[in-house]
Amino acid sequence: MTDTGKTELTALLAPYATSAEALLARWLVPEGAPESLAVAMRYCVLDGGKRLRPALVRMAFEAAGGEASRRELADRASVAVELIHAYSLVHDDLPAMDDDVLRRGRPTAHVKFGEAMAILVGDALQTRAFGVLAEAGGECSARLVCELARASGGAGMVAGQVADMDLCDIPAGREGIEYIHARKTGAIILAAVRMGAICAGASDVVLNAVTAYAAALGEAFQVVDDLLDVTATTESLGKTAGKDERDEKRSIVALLGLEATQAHADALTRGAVEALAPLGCEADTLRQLAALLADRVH
Ligand code: GRG
Repeated sequence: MTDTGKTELTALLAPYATSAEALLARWLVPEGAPESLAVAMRYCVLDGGKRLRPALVRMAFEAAGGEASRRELADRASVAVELIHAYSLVHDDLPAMDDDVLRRGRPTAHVKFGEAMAILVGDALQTRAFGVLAEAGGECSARLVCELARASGGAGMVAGQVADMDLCDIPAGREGIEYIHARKTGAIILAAVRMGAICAGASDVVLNAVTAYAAALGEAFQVVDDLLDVTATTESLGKTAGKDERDEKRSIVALLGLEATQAHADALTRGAVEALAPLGCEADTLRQLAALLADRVH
């Protein structure tokens, strides 16, 4: 990615990230939590990450014409998806899983606070995510809870992690890799976009269009992540580079090679943008985001 591209992605995400940071700080720690847990939760969530998923919630909300009166629901959805994402990173870094020491340029949770606290932080983040959604009350809130449960649970992100850790049988080759990508990475990205549109009260046409966009975007995001694992440095990623090959992980780059993987990422990105054809210029930020993510460096 060019320096200009990096600046453009940062600039596009910046207002969404600033808003997400404030909302996370407000809703992160449940009243009555022990201070030691609160400190560890703040360490794992605040002041880090691109905040891509909260941005997707908000961009989809805006693309679907969300009105100010429904904004708080979208804010809660933004926080909930980021809390699920943060919990998944904390648990993924544990010794029993990916066993990593670096995340967002800092020591991972279990390195900093010990393994027991890292597990408990993940538990607290996950339950808080559903609490933040459920506390809104009403029919839409219940629908959002269902969306997030489906995406993050045993047929979504957790299934992807089970497959990635070779704890179940999946097809060999590309089909297996795409099974993992769609669940481990894609499911939460899909949920973020759908939840944003649902908060806005989107029509079926709009919901179907943003769903197709998110499915292609999620796959493109993980394909680029696999590329970066090979081409980027630990410093620029803020996490350990070169892990896929070292840990003998299934990787689309190992299967297709660098050039074909890049072409695949580009085709997915074009597909994501094309899926938004039924939407007008209010979806331009989603279009722009797809292009910039394909060209990212971290
Ligand atoms: C522990 C149930 C469970 C699941 C873990 C998230 C995850 C599943 C594993 C982490 C490793 C990995 C490569 C996940 C794919 C998703 C991904 C690319 C995460 C990183 O997302 P970014 O780049 O991270 O948005 P930031 O730090 O910017 O938020």
